[in-house]
Amino acid sequence: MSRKLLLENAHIEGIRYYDVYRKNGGYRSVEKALKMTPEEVVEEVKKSGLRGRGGAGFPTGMKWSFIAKPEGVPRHLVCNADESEPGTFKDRYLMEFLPHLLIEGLIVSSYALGSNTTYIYIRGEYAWIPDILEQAIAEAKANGFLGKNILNTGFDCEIYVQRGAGAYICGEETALIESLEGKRGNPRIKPPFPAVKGAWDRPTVVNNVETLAAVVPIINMGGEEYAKIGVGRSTGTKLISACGNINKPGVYEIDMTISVEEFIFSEEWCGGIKNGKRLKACIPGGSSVPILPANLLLKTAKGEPRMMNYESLADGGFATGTMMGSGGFIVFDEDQCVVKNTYTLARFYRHESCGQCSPCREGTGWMEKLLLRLEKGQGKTSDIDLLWDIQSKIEGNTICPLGDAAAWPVAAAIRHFRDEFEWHVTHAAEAQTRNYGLAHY
Ligand code: L3W
Repeated sequence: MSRKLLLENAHIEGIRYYDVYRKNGGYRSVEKALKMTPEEVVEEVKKSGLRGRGGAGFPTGMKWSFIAKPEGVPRHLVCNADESEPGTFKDRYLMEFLPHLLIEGLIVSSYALGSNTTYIYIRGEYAWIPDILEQAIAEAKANGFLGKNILNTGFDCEIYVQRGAGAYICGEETALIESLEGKRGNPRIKPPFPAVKGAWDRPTVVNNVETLAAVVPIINMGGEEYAKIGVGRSTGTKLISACGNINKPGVYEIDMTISVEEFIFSEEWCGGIKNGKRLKACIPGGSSVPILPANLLLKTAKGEPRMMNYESLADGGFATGTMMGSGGFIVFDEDQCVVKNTYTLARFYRHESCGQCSPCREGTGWMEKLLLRLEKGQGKTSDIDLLWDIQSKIEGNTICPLGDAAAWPVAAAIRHFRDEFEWHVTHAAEAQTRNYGLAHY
């Protein structure tokens, strides 16, 4: 059994409402944190080793300590609830079933950062969730945890919910800030980082929903205790949204000490591959991270069992960051066609590119066209090389990581499944009628 820190009470009936949440220990971390200094709260988060749960895995305590504090200038905390990464639906689960956990985390984090006006920027397609959050905010306010002079400490805090309008790019923190300000969500060049110049040019910290919810157990148990859970620099627990060809799709909380194999095949988690099929491949951290064939997925380059944590999911031909990503775990069985799936993703990134940078604007469209041609059995071998060339010229050449995110899945698909692309050229007639790919296990 993996330890649960966030979803521990998710099964309790009525936990969405203040009275039940409070009866089950809710808002203790606010009472505790507001007796500490803001610096002490930041220190606990630093000690916990918490890393950003949105995708980048950046140390949260470090990000918080970067916030500029110019005299007389308001600071803001913004909760990034624009969860749109294909395969990722863990924040939706948290907000829908445990809204008070997020609000509690936001109050503590706002206090630590000195944010009297805090925002939740939520994905437009999560149309039913703002009402849930707004009810939780109203309940917290009615019980003295939000508004003026919280718990008679002199700390004031308001939380506002801002709905997005259905653009994936608005999950990128600077695009989110632009959108929050009422403008088109075009990413800004960094630096300056939001911690120095963010919303309305004020110091701003943007953190993911799960990251901010994790502040609650960190304060309740202390940063050092939290850091004992997990392994190495992968401390605490992580939510994984598991989907694809598995028996038990859903949102799971893991403590980052279990292996990928255990996660896929154990009854406690994904329950194995659906319909008794074989595991072909997996995208372990949301569509922006590389697809891995079964052999590389289950074992690291050193031949050791691959574990569900940031470090163990950091090789496999992926130069930047970690494949833990946003925790969107997409499993493919033996019948899945990698070319077709890569095309689907390319279409998504082309649609979501903001169009600001030429390599992304032009490159995503070009990749989509080539992938469609190959998938339909109308491509040439040189198209595969062209595709490789295009993706390599997008990576690193755009303002924001959407370009990289569009390039990486294509690079990984060609790197690990080139024979499947070639099959679509050499077996053109079959590729036009067959809807699945070659076996890779
Ligand atoms: C101040 C410095 N702040 C870094 C801050 C920075 C940001 C955080 C991480 O992209 C990735 C992307 C997606 N002073 C700082 C500093 N910061 N240096 O630290 O920054 P960075 O640049 O490493 O990442 P990012 O731009 O935030 C996020 C990947 O996550 N991803 C995401 C998918 C989408 C979702 C979703 O829909 N929920 O998760 C999945 O892999 O591709 O690479 O706050 O300001 N010197």
